[in-house]
Amino acid sequence: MTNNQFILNFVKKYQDLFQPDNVVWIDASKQQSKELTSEGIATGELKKLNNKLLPGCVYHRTAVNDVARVEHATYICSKDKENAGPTNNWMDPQECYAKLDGIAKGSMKGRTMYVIPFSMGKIGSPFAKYGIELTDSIYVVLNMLIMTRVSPKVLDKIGDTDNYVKCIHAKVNIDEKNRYICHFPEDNTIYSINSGYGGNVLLGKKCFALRIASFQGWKEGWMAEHMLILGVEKPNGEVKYICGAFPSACGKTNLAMLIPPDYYTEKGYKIWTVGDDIAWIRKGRGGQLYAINPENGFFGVAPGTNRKTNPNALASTRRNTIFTNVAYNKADKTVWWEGLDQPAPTNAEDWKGNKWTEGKLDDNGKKIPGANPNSRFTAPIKNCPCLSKEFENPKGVPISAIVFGGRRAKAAPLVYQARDWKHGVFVGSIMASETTAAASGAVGVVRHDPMAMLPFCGYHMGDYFQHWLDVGKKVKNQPKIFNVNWFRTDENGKFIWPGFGDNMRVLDWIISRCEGTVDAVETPIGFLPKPEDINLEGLDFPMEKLEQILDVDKATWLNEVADITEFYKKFGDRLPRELTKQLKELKKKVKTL
Ligand code: SAT
Ligand code: MN
Repeated sequence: MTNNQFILNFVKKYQDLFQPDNVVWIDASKQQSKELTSEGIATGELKKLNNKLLPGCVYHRTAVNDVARVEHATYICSKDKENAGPTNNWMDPQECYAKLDGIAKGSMKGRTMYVIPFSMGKIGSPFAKYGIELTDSIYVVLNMLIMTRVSPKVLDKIGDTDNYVKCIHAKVNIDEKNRYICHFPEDNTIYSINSGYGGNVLLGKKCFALRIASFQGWKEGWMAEHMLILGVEKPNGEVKYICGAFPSACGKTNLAMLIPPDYYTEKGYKIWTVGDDIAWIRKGRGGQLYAINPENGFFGVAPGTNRKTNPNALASTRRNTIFTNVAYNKADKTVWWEGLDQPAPTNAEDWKGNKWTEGKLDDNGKKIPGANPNSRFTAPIKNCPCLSKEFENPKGVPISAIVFGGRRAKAAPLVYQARDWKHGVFVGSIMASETTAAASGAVGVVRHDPMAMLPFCGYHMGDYFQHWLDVGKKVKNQPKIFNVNWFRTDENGKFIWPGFGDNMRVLDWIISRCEGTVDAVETPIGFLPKPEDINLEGLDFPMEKLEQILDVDKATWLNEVADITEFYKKFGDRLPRELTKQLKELKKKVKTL
C-alpha cells in the first residue's frame, strides 16, 4: 500500500518483534470489514446482533479485569522527567521501550497483525493529523473504522515523510500486572500492551487526540482539549458554537445531543452536535478560535442512555454499532443496560457472560448489574440525527463560549462566568470532580481535574496552563469562559437541578452573556446569573431551589481556596504567576463575603 520507507521500517520492526503469522493492511473496504467481522464472530470475539432490530451491530465483551482506562499504568515518557510534570506517571523512554518490547516479544505468534492508516480530522484539512496503528485485535480494527477516518489516502497524505503518529498495540495476554499505556511525545509514538479496552487501545482517541496532540498543540500553537462541541441554533437561524470540558462519564455526550424543552423547541431553538469528547482548537479568521472534532464516531457510556435522557445517542446506536460490556438478551439477540427505558430481559447474560436476571444478588447481597457501569457503544457519527452540517467543515466552527464543568455535590454553583480569559484559565485550572467508572479505581472521590485534562495532558500541566494563557493572548475575540455544575445534591443526596434537556436554560443564559443582552451579579468567584434570568418557563422548579444552587457560600469557598492552594503547590515554579495572582485575588474576595 505504500513505498514510504519510514512506514515500512516501522511495520517491519514490530513484525520482527511480535512475530505475527500474518500482516494485513486495512484498506477500509466494505469487503474487508465484512470478512473481519465474520472472523470475529467465528472466533467468538464478537456476537452478531439481531439484523432486523440492530442491523450491522455486534456485541463484544472485554476481559473482566479490563473494563476502563488505567491511569496508574499510563505513562508520559518524555526524555526529561520534569517535562511529564507532577500529574503524570513517567518512565525513561529507552527503559520503557525495552520493558514493553520484552513483555510483548513474540506475543503475536499464531495471530495476525493489522496495520491501520487513519486520520484524526477530515483528511487534508488544516487540522488533520495522521497515524498508523498496529494491533492484533479485530475488535480494535472495527472500532477504529468507526471512530477515526481509516483510509489508504492517509498514506498518500503522509507521502514520503516520517510525519505520523506511530501507534503500537499488542493484546499479549491481557495481564493486568503487565498492562502499560505509554506515550512518547518527542517520538510521536504510543505503545499499549496487555489491554483490549477502548480508551487503552483505540489509540486515536485519548492517547493520540489528547495526550500526543496536546503536546503537538503546545509546540505548534494550538490546543487539544477534552471537550464536546455543540451548536445552538436560535430562532433567527443563527448558530452559536460552544465547547464544553467535562471529565469522563459526566454527561458530555448528553449535553452535546441535548433536546431543548418544548418551550424552546416551539420558539425554534435547536442543538446541533459537532463532537462529544474531543476538540482541537486553533486561531482562525476574524481573530477567533475555531474547533473541530477530530473523531468520526461516539464511544459513549451506555448505562443511563434512553429515549428520554438522550434519544439522539440511542438513535445513533441502532445500526452499525459495536456494543461492549452491556447485557446480552439471548431471546432476540439484542442488548440492554441499566437505565434503558425498557424492561430487563428475562433470558439474558450479564456483561461477564453469566446467566442473569434483574435483581440477581451477589454473595454479599448486592445487586449484580447486567451491564458494566462503564459499558460502551461505538457508533458512527453519521448516525446521529442532530449531527451539525459543519461537522466536516475543514476549517472548524467559530467558538463563542467555553464551558468547564465537573460533578460536584456541593461548592460550584449551577453556572458562573469568568471575568475575562485569564480568570477563565484560572476557573478551568481549579476544576474538581467526583471520579467515575470511566477509569479504574474508587468512584465518587472529589479530585482536581483541571480543564478535565488531568488524565490526558501529555506534558507538564504548569506549561499547559501557560499555553492556555498564551493562546488567549493571540486572539482578539476570545470565547467567554463559564463554569457549570449540573450535579448539586440536596440533603438526601438527590440531584437538585433536573439536568439533561433543561440544561438548555443555562446554555440560553450563556449565549445571552456572550451577546451582552443580559446582565449578571458580580461575586468573588465571577459573574452569576440573577435567578430571574434563568428561564424556568414550562418547568416545575421553585425559585428557592434555583437560588440555593446559585449560592456562593463563604465557608465552602474558603475551603476551596485552601484546597487549590495545596493543589497548586504541585506545580512548583512552572505554575504561571498569573494563576498565583488569581488565587490570591479569589482568597481576598471570598473573605469579604
Ligand atoms: O475509555 S475512554 O477513555 O475512551 C472514554 C473516557 O474515559 O472518556
Ligand atoms: Mn472522554
